Amino acid sequence: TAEVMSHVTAHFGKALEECREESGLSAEVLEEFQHFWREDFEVVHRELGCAIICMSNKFSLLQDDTRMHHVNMHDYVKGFPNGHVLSEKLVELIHNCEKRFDSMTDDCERVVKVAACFKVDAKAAGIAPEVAMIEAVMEKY
Ligand code: BOM
Repeated sequence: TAEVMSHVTAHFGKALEECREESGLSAEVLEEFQHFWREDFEVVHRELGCAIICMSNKFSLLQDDTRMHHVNMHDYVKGFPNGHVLSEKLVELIHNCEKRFDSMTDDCERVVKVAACFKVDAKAAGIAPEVAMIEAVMEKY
């Protein structure tokens, strides 16, 4: 659900500042991670892909091939309030997007494509959070 996704985003987003330097993602492109879900934010920058890889690695959410670690992602999402209602769907949506861009060899470019696909599909599935929902839970993490 969108409520659970707001918790996941708030927590995951805390890793952004640790990853800014190595990813090269400027504050002009993305100031705060929760803006990822804004209607007018375009998920297109290669540096955002690099940042998502770096952030995911902080929580061991990726395998050695830079694809999602299914078990760890499932457990990560399950750890949030009502996480069990989102975990399976989130893993399914991300994996479906990974399959569509599997032939891309640049990891950062591929992950930003997967993230953009995930944003579209999460909205369609009704599990994309409003930025205000994320801001409401930011202080918990
Ligand atoms: O193939 C690499 C898969 C990378 C997984 C991350 C994709 C989605 C990241 C962008 C949105 C994040 C919002 C909430 C946290 C989900 C972990």
